[in-house]
Amino acid sequence: MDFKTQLHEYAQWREEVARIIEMYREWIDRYGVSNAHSSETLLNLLNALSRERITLAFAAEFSRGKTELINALFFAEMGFRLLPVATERTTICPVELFYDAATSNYIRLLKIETRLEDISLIEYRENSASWKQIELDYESPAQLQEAFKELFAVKKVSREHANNLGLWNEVEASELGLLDAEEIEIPCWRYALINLSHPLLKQGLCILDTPGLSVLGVEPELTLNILPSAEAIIFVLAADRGVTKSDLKVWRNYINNVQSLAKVQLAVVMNKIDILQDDLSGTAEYDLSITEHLNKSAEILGLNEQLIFPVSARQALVAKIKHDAELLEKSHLASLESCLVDKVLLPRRKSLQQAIVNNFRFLLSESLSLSEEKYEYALDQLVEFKQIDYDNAEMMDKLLTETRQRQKTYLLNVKNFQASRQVFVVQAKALVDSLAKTKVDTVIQRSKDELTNNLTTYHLKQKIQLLFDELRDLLHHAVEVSNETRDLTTEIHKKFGNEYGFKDVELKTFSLSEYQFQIECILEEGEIFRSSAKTTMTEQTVVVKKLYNLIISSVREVFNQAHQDARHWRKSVFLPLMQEIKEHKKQIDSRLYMLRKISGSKADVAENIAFLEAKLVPLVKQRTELQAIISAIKSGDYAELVTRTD
Ligand SMILES: Nc1nc2c(ncn2[C@@H]2O[C@H](COP(=O)(O)OP(=O)(O)OP(=O)(O)O)[C@@H](O)[C@H]2O)c(=O)[nH]1
Ligand SMILES: [Mg+2]
Repeated sequence: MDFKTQLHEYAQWREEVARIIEMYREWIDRYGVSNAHSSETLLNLLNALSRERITLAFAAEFSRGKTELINALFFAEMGFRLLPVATERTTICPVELFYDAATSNYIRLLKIETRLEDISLIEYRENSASWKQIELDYESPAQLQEAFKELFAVKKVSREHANNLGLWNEVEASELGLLDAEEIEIPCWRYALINLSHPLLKQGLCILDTPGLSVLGVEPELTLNILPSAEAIIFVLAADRGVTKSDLKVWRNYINNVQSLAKVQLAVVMNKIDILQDDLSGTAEYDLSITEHLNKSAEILGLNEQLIFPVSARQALVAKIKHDAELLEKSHLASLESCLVDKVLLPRRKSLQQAIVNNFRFLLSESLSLSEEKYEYALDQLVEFKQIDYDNAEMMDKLLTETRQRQKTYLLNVKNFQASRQVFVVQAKALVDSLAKTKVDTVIQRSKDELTNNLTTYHLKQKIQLLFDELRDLLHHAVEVSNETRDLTTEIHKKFGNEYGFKDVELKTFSLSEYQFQIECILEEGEIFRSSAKTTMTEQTVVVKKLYNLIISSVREVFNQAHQDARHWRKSVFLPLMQEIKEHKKQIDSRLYMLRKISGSKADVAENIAFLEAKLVPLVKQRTELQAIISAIKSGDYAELVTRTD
């Protein structure tokens, strides 16, 4: 199946699952069994489904044909070249294409001068007022093409201004013979966001088109945050150039490392293969020439040649627009598309499916066991009350004494449970505190205080190293506290679960491993950037300072998320157990109440039995409705979930 069809199916699957989750949400509201935890989990699941985005980032040196490849892969069906590729000018700022239903179609452009501010790109994204906005008319190709020209805008500024922006590099200027230039041409825009109501974007595709090395090297946030958070990076080479020194630099410094660290998928493309075709030679020579180029490039990059996809973006675009099947085949685009399906789309779908299934299964099995238990208890009670010999006073006494004893034991257990919970509360507070904002901020502030304006790049880098070490220590401590908390929670859960005989209540433990992984990635990527060629060779304090601020804001964000999750977990971890305990109490109380009533007046027997019978009706309905929800998700995708809840 091709990329478009697979993406469409994935979007449909998400809609269907969201519909079933909504059904369950109504069910728990109707029967009053929702709690803060389940409501929040369901909301998170629905958000994860509706906000799902698959980001493909295209990165390479300039003029390798990234933009043309994007046109050919995703936008050819529009019948024209959507994104401009220019022979003279190149894409000079990163461009992100996506769909946001909340607003009309637009291009938003962020001024290059924002590099001077201490605000991250992520923060700028949240604030639409900082961007220049151009409205787009999706129905008008001419208007779209005209508006997109703005992405190329450049301006001349003084060397000093360029230097302040971190866009003046003496080594590069000397290579280009521009050392004496008074004025420097710089891009007007730092970043562009394009909201477009294109069908593929509507289904969750998001595309990042990046400019070459000159931008990758000076925008740490792009290489450290934005590229690693994509699902896949498509690295593009051009057949007419092979792997040049600067291609290799991009590959080593910004692609290969990021990709292996952040588990981003990677596709390497050798574009422009059409250039290798000689009018006088035949197909066999053409194929041989492609193979030779592939082998050579693979050897330089240290890759298996099977992993490089030879394509002609230009041929593919023309072929798709003109519906020329033969030319499309010649462009070899299909194998790149199936690689994107197999390596990106399907695994992504599987992992979201897994996450949704795990969480949803937890809630469903909790509801199912609670409603089964209520039903079975009501049924047992009915059978028992029907069989009681109400004339046998001795038997009635025995039953009453036994139930009172159960009530006493229950109260004692509750007391013990409350005492254990107090111990838990203290431990959980230690966990939440170990991740608190003030802890992270203290480390950061100390590090910031040591930064003075006249530090050299070398010293700045040393300070960053020190900050990394301290942040690692902080996390290490939090992990220790989290392990202690997990052991305590497991023990309490086991003890009371066994005591009450609640075998089906699952325990959700809290783990910092995901956050630990994220922080390690940030620090390791920062480390690579810190020691990368461009930042060591030149006195790039602007860039290094940006890197420093970026690491601070990324690490802060991860700690903040971990802190929030720990707080949420602290509140919710014992909720299922407490709900079962409450239910247990209700059952004992109602049994005692009825026994008392019956032993006082035999006339109440029939009335009580009728009452118990009536109580069964809504319980049966409740159970049947829940089972209908479970059946609704009885599809191949949910096999795992169904076996666990049936
Ligand atoms: N012959 C040939 N030329 C191509 C192909 N793909 C792109 N080009 C040309 O290569 C030039 C650069 O293409 P772009 O798509 O702008 O390249 P890019 O990698 O986006 O370049 P930057 O935006 O500057 O980083 C343009 O003149 C394209 O027409 C191809 O498959 N074959
Ligand atoms: Mg481009």
